[in-house]
Amino acid sequence: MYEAVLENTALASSIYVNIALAGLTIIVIAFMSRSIKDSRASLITMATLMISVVSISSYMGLASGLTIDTLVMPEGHPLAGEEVISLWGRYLTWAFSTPFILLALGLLAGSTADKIFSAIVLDVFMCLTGLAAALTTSSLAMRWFWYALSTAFFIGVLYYLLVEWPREAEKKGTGDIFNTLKLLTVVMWLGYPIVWAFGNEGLALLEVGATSWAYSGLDIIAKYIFTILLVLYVKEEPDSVTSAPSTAPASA
Ligand code: RET
Repeated sequence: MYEAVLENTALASSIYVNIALAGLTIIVIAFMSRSIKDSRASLITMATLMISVVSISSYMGLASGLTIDTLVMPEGHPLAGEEVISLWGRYLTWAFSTPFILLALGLLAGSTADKIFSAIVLDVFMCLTGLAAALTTSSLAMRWFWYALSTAFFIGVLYYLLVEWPREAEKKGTGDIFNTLKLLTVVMWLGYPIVWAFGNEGLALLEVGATSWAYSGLDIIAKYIFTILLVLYVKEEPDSVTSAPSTAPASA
């Protein structure tokens, strides 16, 4: 599979560019965040750093061929009976990277542990059912049922992003930055199911290189641009993101 990637320039570049950008983002964040003292501000920064840590590992899995396979598509699929290259490692590793995006956003909004937990569980199942959709070869209907289930979980995630957290962010005083990142996240995340549907694993209107570049392009904005914007805000350690001041009673 390693050779199959290198032979396809579009596919190879969509992977290697992301390895470089994830590495660069890790270095930039480590540099930008070196003066952060507050532990809550630091936690948000670490969560964003982890997004790129997962990403570089994910793209290494694809580059080395470890998380890529050829699958024979079931009857009814536009490429039925043909071997289709599946970069299934993407869907698997989203289950590790996207929770950090939601953790950072939930903390930024000042949300509660129960809500952040629920959003992350829904998100992990969105990714795992998306992986199941990609790997199912027994029946075309089953592939799309998995897709529908994944979309249902996605709607749950959107509820937190669009309804619960903006309200909380407003109260917390992070409304402006939260709304910018929310918009970026919601618009980019909506792109992923669209790419899946039109890509080589869905309706096959895009070939494998174009599908991979579409995901890689979304990743660049949803992960690296997102991260830099968030860290630029958090590194100034505004009161809205730092730990609550200690309320220890004065000694009697
Ligand atoms: C799939 C296909 C099934 C239906 C839905 C999907 C949604 C995927 C999303 C992925 C976001 C990924 C990110 C990765 C960054 O590392 C699995 C494509 C709804 C929203 C942001």
